[in-house]
Amino acid sequence: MPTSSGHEADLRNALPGGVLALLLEALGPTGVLTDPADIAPYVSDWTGTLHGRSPAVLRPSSTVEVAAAVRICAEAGVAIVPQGGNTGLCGGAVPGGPGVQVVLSLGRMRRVRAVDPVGDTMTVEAGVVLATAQEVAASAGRLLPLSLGSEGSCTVGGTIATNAGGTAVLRYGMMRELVLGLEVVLADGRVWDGLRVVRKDNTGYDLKQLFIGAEGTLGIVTAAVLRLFPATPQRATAWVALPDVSAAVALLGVVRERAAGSLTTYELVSREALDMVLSHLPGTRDPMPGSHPWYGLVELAGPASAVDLDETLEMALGEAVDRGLVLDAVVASSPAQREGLWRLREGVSEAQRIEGPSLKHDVTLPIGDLADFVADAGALVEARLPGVRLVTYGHVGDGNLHYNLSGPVSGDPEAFLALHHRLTEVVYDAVARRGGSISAEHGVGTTKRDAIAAVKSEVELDLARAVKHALDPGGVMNPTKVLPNK
Ligand code: FAD
Ligand code: 2HG
Ligand code: ZN
Repeated sequence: MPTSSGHEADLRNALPGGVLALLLEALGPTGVLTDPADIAPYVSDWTGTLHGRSPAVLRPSSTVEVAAAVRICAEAGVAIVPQGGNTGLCGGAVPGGPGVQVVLSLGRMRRVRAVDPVGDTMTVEAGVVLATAQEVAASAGRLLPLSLGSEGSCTVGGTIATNAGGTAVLRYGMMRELVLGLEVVLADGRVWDGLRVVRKDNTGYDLKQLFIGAEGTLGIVTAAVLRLFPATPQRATAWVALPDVSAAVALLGVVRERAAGSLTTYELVSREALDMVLSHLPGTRDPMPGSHPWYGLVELAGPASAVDLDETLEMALGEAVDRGLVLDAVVASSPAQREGLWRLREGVSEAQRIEGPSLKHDVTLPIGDLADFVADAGALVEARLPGVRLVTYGHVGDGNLHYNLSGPVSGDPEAFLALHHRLTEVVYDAVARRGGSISAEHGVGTTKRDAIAAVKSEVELDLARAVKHALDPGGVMNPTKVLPNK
């Protein structure tokens, strides 16, 4: 399991004799990194707190090369950790464990194989950066709706492997709903060509679903067919001040009623989270004169020919102000202002990372329970650590909160992190009492692997282990991730 103690190489971590030569022969010199300085960026995570080690990083440039690398590693008993943009937040892409593990980066598999604006699909390789895929779709006049704060670095393969969510799930669903077909290199090196482009395909088990959200534990996604949608050049965006979470939930109802299908984003940001953004991210500014406990980012989007979306949004907000749900509101009047409002929401992760160590809780709850959860969990967490900072934000339209904690101002970061289990326990209990989930969109990786043992039944875990054994009997694919030990 990845540790926070560094990635020094030792004998346990060396490749078995002859394997390096075979890999070099299959992938060429640019396809294999062995210099520790070159390896370093691949063995630590985005938060900078998880570190692993690997004797080599493999960088195949084609599906054939991925398959060759997997065959060589599987035959030698070397485990493989697939990696895309390394922006995952659960340690899934960080190598670590009892045996030898190599990172296999999809970073050189960046080809867009096809775009079909009539069938509304695009076929892309796993290493294509999400923002690039969005741009390619846009240049064909279509929309690839998956949208995340990390989209400038995360890859299509990584978003499939984690079943990523983000800020447009409310309207378009998570990555699982956007995938029509997959190409996967299996644990024995065979290639499954499941690159179907059709929407209807009832020919037995829907095998692609196994690989979506599997975090690289069942196979390596090398390419995918993604669904596209009509472009939405018209956008109306508001930053609203809210008295409490109940008002945020009630406002969602009002906007849904008024805006119907054009509501695309509905995000929540607490004052604590906004303060971190304002103090750490240059160029950000509070768009409102007063201070408020909560804020919402609301966006409607539609075709150029749609009804005036600014007008629709203003009418909905007017009604919400009359009902006391909204204390103040700013509707973006230019693309630059819109971008500034988005930065206040999307910058929270980065700002909290700069602030110092944090405990992440990516939870989801029935929307009607959100306000009660926030009050209940807040009181319990504060009782365990007076002064703890509740950096709460997230995709409230999906019931998904990033209920992240930062230690007390000028407290000892180590003492805060030492309370990890005690603090997380009360949060997860409060989630379980309401029938929620302890991983809404980030996955399990290593950081939540043991926690899921407590929330999944033995029947469910047995089924999951049976799937793992059927697809990866040798335990080569990203071992020590996702599945808790028996
Ligand atoms: P990596 O981090 O490289 O890998 C993630 C997991 O997928 C690992 O287990 C890895 O082994 C596996 N994997 C990667 N590529 C493949 C492949 N081709 N085949 C098989 N397995 C593979 N997530 C959200 O859901 N919603 C958000 O709004 C969101 N916002 C974020 C904002 C920031 C600032 C950051 C840093 C992260 C955010 N994330 C979010 C988390 C992260 O970006 C996503 O989980 C993303 O999908 C990871 O993609 P990646 O290419 O970086 O994958
Ligand atoms: C977001 O919605 C991401 O900003 C990141 O999912 C959340 O850093 C986090 O905890
Ligand atoms: Zn998120």
